[in-house]
Amino acid sequence: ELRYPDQLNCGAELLDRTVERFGAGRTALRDGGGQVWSYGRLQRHVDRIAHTLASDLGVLPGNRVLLRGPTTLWLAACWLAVMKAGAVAVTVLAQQRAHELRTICRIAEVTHALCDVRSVDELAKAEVEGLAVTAFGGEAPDDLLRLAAGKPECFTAVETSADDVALIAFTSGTTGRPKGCMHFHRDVLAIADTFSAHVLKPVPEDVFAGSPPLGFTFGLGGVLVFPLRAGASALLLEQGGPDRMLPAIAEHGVTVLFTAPTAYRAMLAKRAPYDLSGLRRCVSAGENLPEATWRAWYEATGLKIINGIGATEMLHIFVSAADDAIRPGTTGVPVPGYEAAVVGPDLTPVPDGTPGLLAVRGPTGCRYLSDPRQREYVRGGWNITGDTYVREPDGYFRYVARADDMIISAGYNIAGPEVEDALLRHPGVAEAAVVGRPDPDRGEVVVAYVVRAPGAGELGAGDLIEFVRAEITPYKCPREILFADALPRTPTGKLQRFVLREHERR
Ligand code: 3SK
Repeated sequence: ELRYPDQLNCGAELLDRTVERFGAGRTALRDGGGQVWSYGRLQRHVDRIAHTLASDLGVLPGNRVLLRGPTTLWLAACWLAVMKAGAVAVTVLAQQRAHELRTICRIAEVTHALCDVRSVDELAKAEVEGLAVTAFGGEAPDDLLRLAAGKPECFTAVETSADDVALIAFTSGTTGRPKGCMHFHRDVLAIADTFSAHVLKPVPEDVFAGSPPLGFTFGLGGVLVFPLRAGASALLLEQGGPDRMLPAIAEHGVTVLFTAPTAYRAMLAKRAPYDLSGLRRCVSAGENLPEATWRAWYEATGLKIINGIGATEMLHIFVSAADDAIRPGTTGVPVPGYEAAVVGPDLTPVPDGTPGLLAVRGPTGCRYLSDPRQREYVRGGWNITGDTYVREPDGYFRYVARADDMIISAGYNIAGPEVEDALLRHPGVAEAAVVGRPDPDRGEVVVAYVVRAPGAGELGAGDLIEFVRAEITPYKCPREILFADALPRTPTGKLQRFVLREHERR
């Protein structure tokens, strides 16, 4: 069981305690443009910003501060400064548009915003009444970094309690209606002391990098909280796509990589000239990892992807496995500190091998800010994530589908991801999404949307249907295959099957 003192500030723990343990001289953060900050330098920047928040900007402990911008060293410093100042970070994605930002500011009662100067216009368009916006990274005399430059380089962290809210992370899930998830100071440390400490097992020499941005808790954990907790370093990339990530791995000695299944597939297609031999950990989350992708990455690199399921509601990953404990095709087992079960609608566990709802509990959990959907997510002390899973007799958890992504055709339950996995085994398929189309005779029929891989030429629907028929039980095979240039995704890269379903219902 994790035990933290009643008085706890996660910013001070991640930064000041790490400096005490590992020294100030080690590299903490670097970017793709040649900036390298030691722990000491990061600490000075953070402390000066924290002083600026408290003095010039009038930020009080408990105030909600919106953080917006691409993933940069300065955004990371602002996040840590907000923590040390005892305020609450409200993290958003750089791509979020004015109307979404307005909704988020309203729900979270945001009073202040720290915004990369390049992302200010969209925030201004949101016209949030009473919001004090301070830009950083620009030339203006009142730019945050100019204000901070003259401040003392040491700031004593506000004495927050372990159960004070540190972070409000927004999720619109795959449906588009934003929910703010509150997480405490102790939760931020708990994700490092569970998933990272027990599954990743980082060492101070590790260099973390990844595609998920700091505005997504997958990225916040993977490229900031986990490396700092371990005294390691992180490469922060503004553009984390495969074209940037592949050369960066050798260039910056990346050892721990965080990205999503589609990015692993995209990297496979482009990896040829790059040296990936420095990697020792590859983490996949954000979406189900198809077994075909796991195997293709292993064959190409010799590295076993660490699959995991996380959620903004849970802050980070709670089922996973590494090294010899990996069973390809499964997500893994509960991360030490968490408990998981597969339950029926009455919340009692279903027999092993039977699909049901994934239920999880542990040191982190869902606390929606003023949202009645809390009652659906937390039931009987369990967090019900909305995923259908099967627990295998050996205790491994196998993903089936999002609960609302099951297709029911002529009385058969068909899991879209299983059909997608079969499609992805065809070398001509880069991405696949499978949904149900309403059908008067069968209830629904299976329809697949496919993005062809580069070089797949004229790969046709007939070829693919024949291929899938040989791979899985024929009743699961798509009736129709539609080719697309891209699939609809959330800004965090999750497939929006509901967009395709709605398209099919029209
Ligand atoms: O949303 C997710 O899928 C996720 C995965 C890993 C860690 C954190 C999150 C939010």
